Formats: sequence, C-alpha cells, structure tokens
Amino acid sequence: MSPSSTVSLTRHLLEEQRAGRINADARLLIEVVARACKSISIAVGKGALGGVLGDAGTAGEASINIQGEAQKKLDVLSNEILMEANAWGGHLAGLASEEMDHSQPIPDVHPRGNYLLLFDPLDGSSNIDVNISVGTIFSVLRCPDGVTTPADEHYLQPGTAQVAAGYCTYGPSTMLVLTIGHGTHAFTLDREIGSFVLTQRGMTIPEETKEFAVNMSNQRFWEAPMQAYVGDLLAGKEGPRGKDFNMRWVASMVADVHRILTRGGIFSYPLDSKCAAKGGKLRLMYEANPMSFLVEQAGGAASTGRQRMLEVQPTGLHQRVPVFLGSKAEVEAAVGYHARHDAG
Ligand code: P6P
Repeated sequence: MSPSSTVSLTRHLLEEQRAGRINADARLLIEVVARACKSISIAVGKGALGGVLGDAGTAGEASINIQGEAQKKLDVLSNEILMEANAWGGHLAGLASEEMDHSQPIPDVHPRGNYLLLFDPLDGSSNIDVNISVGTIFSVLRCPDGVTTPADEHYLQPGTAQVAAGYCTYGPSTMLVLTIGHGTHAFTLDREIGSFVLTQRGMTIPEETKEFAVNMSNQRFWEAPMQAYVGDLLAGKEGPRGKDFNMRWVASMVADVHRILTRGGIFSYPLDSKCAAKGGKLRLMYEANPMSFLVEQAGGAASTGRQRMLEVQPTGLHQRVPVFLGSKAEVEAAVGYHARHDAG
C-alpha cells in the first residue's frame, strides 16, 4: 500500500471532525485508547517472553475480580495501561472497567472532560496462555450535564447513547475496529511505523448466513426457544431451515465478533440455567453494548433474544445480558423462536 493512499487513524478521525461527526475531545479520547491498545498489543505479543502470562495474585492465592473470575497478569496490566493513558488528557470525566468494582472519576489533579469511558481491558484473557486471539473492548458515553464527579449511576445509559465504540483484536495482526455512529471501519496496526492504518472502510455484515457461534456444551442448560432454534440449525437442509450450517466458537468474543463483522454469522451467548440468576454471562455495558453498536453500524442486528440490545435500560454497571448478534436475518430468526415461545 503506497504511503499516499494510506489513511491513518489520526487522518480518518481528523476528517470525521472536519465533517462535524466528532469533536476534538472525542477524537483525542479515541486516539488515546488506540495508543493504549498498541501498548497492550506489545505486551500480549511477547507471550511467555514477557513474563506476564498466567494468573495474577501471589503464589497460591489467585486475584479474583468483581466478576468472580481469576485475573490474569495481562488483565491487570491492560487495565493499568488504559487507566494511566486516559488520566491526564482532560477528555474524560470518569472511567469504568470490567476489572474494577466501581467506576472512578478522573483524579482531580487532572482536568476533567465530558466523556465517560467503559472498557473490558482484555476480553477472553483465559485464551492468552494458549495463544488464542484476545482483545480490548471499549464504549464511550457522554457525562450527564452538570455532573462533575460521575458515579456508577451516571454510566447507566442505554446503548443508543453511545458516542463511540470499538475493539482492538490482538491476533495474527492487531486490528482496531471502530464506530462513531457513521459506519464501522477497521484499522490494521502497521508495526513498522507504529500507526493504525485504515484497511476496511464501511464493514458490512451479510444479511444471511450459514455460520453460528455458540458454546454447545451449555445446550442442556438452555431455555426451550434456544434449544428449538439450535436444534433446527443442526437439522440442516433436511430440517425447517432448509440449509446446512457450520459452527465456530473461539470463546473470545472479540475474535468471534470480528469474524462475523468480516464474513457474517450469528454469535449467541443465551440465557442458561447456570447464568440465568445473573441475567446472562456477558456484560451489557462494556461487552454487549459496544459490540452491538459496531454490528448495527455494519448492517447487522443485536438482541437479548427479546429486546433490541441498544435499547436495554441498564440497572447495574456490571449487569449481564443474553446476547444474539450478527447477520440481521439470522438474529431475527432467533428472536422469532423466542417470540413464538413466549406467546405460548
Ligand atoms: P465460555 C471470555 O471469557 C468471554 O467473556 C467472552 O469473550 C466469550 O465469548 C465467552 O466469555 C466465552 O464463554 O463459557 O464459552 O468460556
């Protein structure tokens, strides 16, 4: 790709600002997050050579986060990188992380801005030790007018309120996928110059698909409509769907969603009797909502199975939800199974 034809993330965001689609503070915020993701990519890429694989915590005593999950050393490091990068820029009023019990206002030694940043610093981190792609997921909201010291309740805005959302996937290449509400675009890290370069403008999810992503080991725990839906997928062309389906499950949401944004498919982490009491497995504010924004901006759909994801009114910072997202016609099919079941 010749230098004159390359569009860096910085140039893309400046052009979006000149077009009035983003302001300077939001542009700076996204560039700061992207810079932090480059640092995380370096740490993840070192693997065993970086001395940061394995569980966090002291010998014999794992470090457990608010999710009740054992933290990996890279979970903690990635969280620290994002916290430090965003502390002093003056673009944020506060931030919230999967790895922190509560949100944190920007320390008052630094200027505060008008945005709130939520993130899962390293999603899928259980895959790190086996060298499978992981990623950072982030969501940007506005701090409510008149709020100078944001608390958890100020983050509880529906997904439709997002100003921007994105993820960085640390795979064979490091890619940043971003939306500010005007399409979903992909940038690939050029390690020789240290910049994210626009490599796919306007990602578009095919409306139909023959590929589904779900953890089949949970099948016996699913609700009846999910059992019926997946049963018909597995029945293939002889069944009611009239076509054969393929299955993929990386168990790293960023990797599964990136595949779906790239070639279509449906991703599902439905309610099951193991996680129903918590509302689901995946978190609304910093997993489901940012991924749903990206997917809808790419022409796909995202639902809880019973409600458009982006219209869910949050009740808690670490709230969990069932997730169906991807190719629009397939998500609508899955929602239909739930609607017919609920209608009795
Ligand atoms: P399971 C990773 O822990 C994660 O939060 C998502 O990235 C992924 O889609 C899901 O959980 C995998 O869950 O139950 O298959 O391990």
